[in-house]
Amino acid sequence: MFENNAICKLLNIKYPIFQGGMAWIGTAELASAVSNAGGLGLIGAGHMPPDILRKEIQKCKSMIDGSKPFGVNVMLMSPFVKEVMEVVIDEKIPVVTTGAGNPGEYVPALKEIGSKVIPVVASVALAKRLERVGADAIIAEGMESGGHIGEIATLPLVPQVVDAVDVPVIAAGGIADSRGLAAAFALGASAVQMGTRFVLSEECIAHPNYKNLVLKAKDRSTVVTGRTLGHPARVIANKFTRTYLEMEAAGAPAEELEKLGVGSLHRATHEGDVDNGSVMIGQISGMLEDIKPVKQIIEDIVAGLPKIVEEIQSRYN
Ligand code: TUI
Repeated sequence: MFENNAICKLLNIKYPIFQGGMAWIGTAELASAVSNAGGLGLIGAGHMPPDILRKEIQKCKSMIDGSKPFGVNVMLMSPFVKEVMEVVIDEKIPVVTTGAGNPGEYVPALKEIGSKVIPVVASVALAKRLERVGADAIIAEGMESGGHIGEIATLPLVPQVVDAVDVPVIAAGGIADSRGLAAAFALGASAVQMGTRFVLSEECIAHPNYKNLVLKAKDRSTVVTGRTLGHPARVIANKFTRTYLEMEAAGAPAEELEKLGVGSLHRATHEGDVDNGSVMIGQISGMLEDIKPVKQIIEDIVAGLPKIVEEIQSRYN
């Protein structure tokens, strides 16, 4: 299976499944589990200072079997982005994904050390621009995703990006089972990236309160904060978002909203304060009802694919 898949061939991985590079919870534990299971695990650099990232990378290397690849997701809004890129280059990270901005200026240096550069985009325009400067593949992420998002949903975004570029496309946003993988293939993507599904894994270090709230989530449990700041983020509606959204609607100044957001993700992921913190998660959380080992998550999705393809055929035969 997947012997001819463009992403499996490009990265030398068994399954065309990426783990989203989630800030604070995309740790060595999760990334190594995904890579060891045959997918592509990613350390989410988020706002990490460079020395902490280097330690996490070294830990991940020590937890990975043999020479399986893993990646680092560089969050381009980080105040440490330049130093983070230096660490990534120094550690010769085989796959670098980026988010929340345009990584164009960093592409040449990354390619020089042989890293595959795979930016996350939320628009066709940026996908085209990044293909021109040498991106090896493109992750097209719809606004169903958790955390920082664009404006277009996965279903319209992926085929438009597929049509616009010649490099392989990875679909992200709203994907968590075999149906999602089949749908991504139907749209022309070669692989999927999942964040929410891997939050509900045994290896994810998110606080139990965080996971329990995600388990309880329904289809309409998430809201989008930060639209007025120009960096919208999808999170579970709670006491924090009610205050935030009220202030946003009342026209609170950007600095005040920024201040409210500082530390809010860590408060939820690590302190377990899911009332006063940001519980970033995608809309597909409404469908998820179990915490499983990473290996089982990946193998169940792959094993379920033939039945979905049969069901698709039965609808037009
Ligand atoms: O980056 C993400 N998701 C994230 S990053 C993050 S860290 C954070 N923490 C606290 C507050 C805010 C963020 C949490 N979730 N996903 C990838 C992604 N990138 N989604 C959308 C984009 C994107 C948006 C606009 C990429 C490029 C872009 O273009 C801007 C430009 O310069 O053209």
